[in-house]
Amino acid sequence: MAGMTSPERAVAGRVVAGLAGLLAVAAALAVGHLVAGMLLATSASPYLAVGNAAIDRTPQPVKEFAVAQFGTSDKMVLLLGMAVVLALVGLIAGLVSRRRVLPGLIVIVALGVVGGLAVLEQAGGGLALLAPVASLLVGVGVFWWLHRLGLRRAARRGADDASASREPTASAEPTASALGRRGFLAGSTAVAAGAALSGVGGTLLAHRTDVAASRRAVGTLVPAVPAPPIPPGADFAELGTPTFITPSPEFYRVDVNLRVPRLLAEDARLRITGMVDRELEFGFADLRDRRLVERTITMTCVSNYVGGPYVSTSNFVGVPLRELLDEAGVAPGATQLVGRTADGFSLGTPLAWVLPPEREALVAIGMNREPLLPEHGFPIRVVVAGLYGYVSATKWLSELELTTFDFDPYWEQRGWDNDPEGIVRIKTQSRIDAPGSFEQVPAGAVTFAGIAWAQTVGIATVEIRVDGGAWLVTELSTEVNVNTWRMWRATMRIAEPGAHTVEVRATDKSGDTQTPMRAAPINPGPDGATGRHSVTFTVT
Ligand SMILES: Nc1nc2c(c(=O)[nH]1)N[C@H]1C(S)=C(S)[C@@H](COP(=O)(O)O)O[C@H]1N2
Ligand SMILES: [Mo]
Repeated sequence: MAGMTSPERAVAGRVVAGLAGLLAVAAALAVGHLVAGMLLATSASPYLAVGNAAIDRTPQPVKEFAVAQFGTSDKMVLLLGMAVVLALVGLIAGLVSRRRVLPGLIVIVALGVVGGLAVLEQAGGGLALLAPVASLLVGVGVFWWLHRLGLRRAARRGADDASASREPTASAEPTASALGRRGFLAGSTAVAAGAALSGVGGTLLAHRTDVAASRRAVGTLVPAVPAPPIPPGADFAELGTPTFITPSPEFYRVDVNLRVPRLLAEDARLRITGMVDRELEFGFADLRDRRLVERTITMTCVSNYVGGPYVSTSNFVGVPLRELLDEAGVAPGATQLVGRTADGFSLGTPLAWVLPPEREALVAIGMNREPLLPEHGFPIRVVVAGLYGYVSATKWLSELELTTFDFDPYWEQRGWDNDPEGIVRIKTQSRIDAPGSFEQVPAGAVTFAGIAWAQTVGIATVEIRVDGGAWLVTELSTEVNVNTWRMWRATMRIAEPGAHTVEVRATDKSGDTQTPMRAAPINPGPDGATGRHSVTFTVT
């Protein structure tokens, strides 16, 4: 039969070939996600594991950039970017396989191996490997199948064309090409639907642990030692500063987790290990049944740029860290306290910082008398007044290990210095909240307001100046304690219309005034940003 194209000789159309690759990749990822959901191990989902592996390898300046550009949506942006790249790889796998199945299969298998390696790294092997294995099998199987359907379709079309050119009147097999087309169409539709169901199913299954119910069961946390009530006049919220206590859902969030760990209070364990006289282990109930204290603390992220938003205040409820360390008995020679999570994150705190009696450090189980929000570490986290979060505030805490600075936690493994000398107290800083950038204000009395912080030392004065003029001492809000921010306000007469620039500087109670020298938060080590915040506004 001259002109008849056999399936082996056929060339699939570009659209069909590309679609086969794309759908195979989608089905593979979706089934991996489904199996991970069944196992309740999001880190086993090849898609998320690759994302997390990427985060772990992103150089710090790029992470800083991502946080600055996209804020808390940085994770969504990463996941979408990955989806685009994976779709392209799928298309390529299809397009290199328009004739033979092998080239595309090699691409699919390579992708599967990358996913498997990421899961091995992120979830540590074991049962979790079922997810990438299922993913790989489905990817290969679907690609093979759609590839065959695509070739058959092409072969039928070839046969039709051949017979059509010989017999323009009628075809002996009028339904052959329709069948071939329908075969691929039906097959690809089924795969797309299956992938969508698996993806959604995996997410639903992963969420079947009811964190909300666990938090409800914990209920209100009433401390035996409440924090003093926040006095009136502790903030100037009516002028544009934050409220003194940050509503928990508005508390800034910074972490390396693509998905918030969904832990339950009833399953939580906190172990105290390493260089101690006796290792200890607590359940959530053991902690909550202790004498709970409440401390008002302002937390700050080292990545906060001058004028930035990564600073918030809460009434944290928990057990004093020192109390637990004393019970365990810190062995001589221990210098570093490493906080760990069940999924492998770690950070290190200098013991020399947390041990002195005047230091406030909590193993916290609540904020504002409610259980921690999941994104802020439910069920158990650490909060240390005066230290940046990355060296103190482990969320989703499962272990506190006493060790030395020979051990490098997460960030230090990625090049940050954890020399105990290098770890700095949160830098004294101030911010202008009103007027806003490029805000228009009427000429006359202009009101300025903002915040300042110098945790563990306290704010002594905040000054502002307009257009480089004389510094003006502002009025401070009522001090709550030295571990929290303090608001400032001032009024100045400005008659001249046009653009004006206001600058702010704080002096802490140790007598140090903020340096005007501008430094980025990570420079190249994580030292915290320096320099004065300034805002340009317009008088009309
Ligand atoms: N498990 C875990 N804990 C973590 C982090 C993290 O990535 N993982 N990030 C730290 C950093 S850099 C900061 S600034 C604080 C932020 O805590 P928050 O999100 O509750 O504001 O958490 C710290 N604790
Ligand atoms: Mo941070």
